[in-house]
Amino acid sequence: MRIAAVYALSEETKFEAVVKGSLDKILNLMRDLGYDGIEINIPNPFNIDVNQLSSKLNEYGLELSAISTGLSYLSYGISLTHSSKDMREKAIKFFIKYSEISSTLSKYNYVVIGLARGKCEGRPKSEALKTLRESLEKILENTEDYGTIFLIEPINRYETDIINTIEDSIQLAREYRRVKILLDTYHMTIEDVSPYNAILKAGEYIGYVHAAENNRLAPGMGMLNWELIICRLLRIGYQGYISIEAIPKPSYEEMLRVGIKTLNQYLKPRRDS
Ligand SMILES: [Mn+2]
Repeated sequence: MRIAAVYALSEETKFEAVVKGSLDKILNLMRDLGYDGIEINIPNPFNIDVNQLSSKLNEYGLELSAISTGLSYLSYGISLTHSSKDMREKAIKFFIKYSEISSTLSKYNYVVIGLARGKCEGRPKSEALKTLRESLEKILENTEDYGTIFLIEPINRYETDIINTIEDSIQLAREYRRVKILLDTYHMTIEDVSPYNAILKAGEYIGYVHAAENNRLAPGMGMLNWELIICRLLRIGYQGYISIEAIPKPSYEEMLRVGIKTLNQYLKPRRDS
């Protein structure tokens, strides 16, 4: 397994569980701390300099582990289940563009569907899910050449009312070849009976992991048992990224330092052998 952390490209983000600040400074620190990759949350895929980003990643020797997209929802209201058809079409265009960027910048080629999946907005859940599937199918049809894997992330009930539990997400991953599950340990502590057992349940469908404590601080600053989490991931044969998506307290430097130290405590003996 490899370790990354989530970085928000926008300075004025409303999302708190993310590292902000100068990209050079962050890449430099992450490289020094031993991170393998960085996950970048891009608010607007039409608004970034792909070449510049690519040369920065090369300069610091960090991989792009995934592109996350939640800031498109928070900044532009991008939602794949939006009740307005125009807005849904806009959201689909965003995701096709994310996929294009991901296929050029990342050998893993993962794009996260987090908050941008949207909400029920008063509709029955089945209807909203049907709309989500329709949007997803359009995205998949139009990104066949890019080959991107879309990561559907179960998110806790306080942030959305569609796809909260691991079980909700398994159905989609079963159905679509290029859809996998993103397990987020923080959301799991709220939604799943046991976050540890949920890992076994999601098993082969897991494509990516977000790591944060029950309080959304860095691994090591809360109540989760990271040894058990890593044991469970190893047991199902997971070999992908664990990406730290935590509130940068007491500072982002400390969050990044404690987070990787905690994970390495259980990963490193295995990585070195
Ligand atoms: Mn997450």
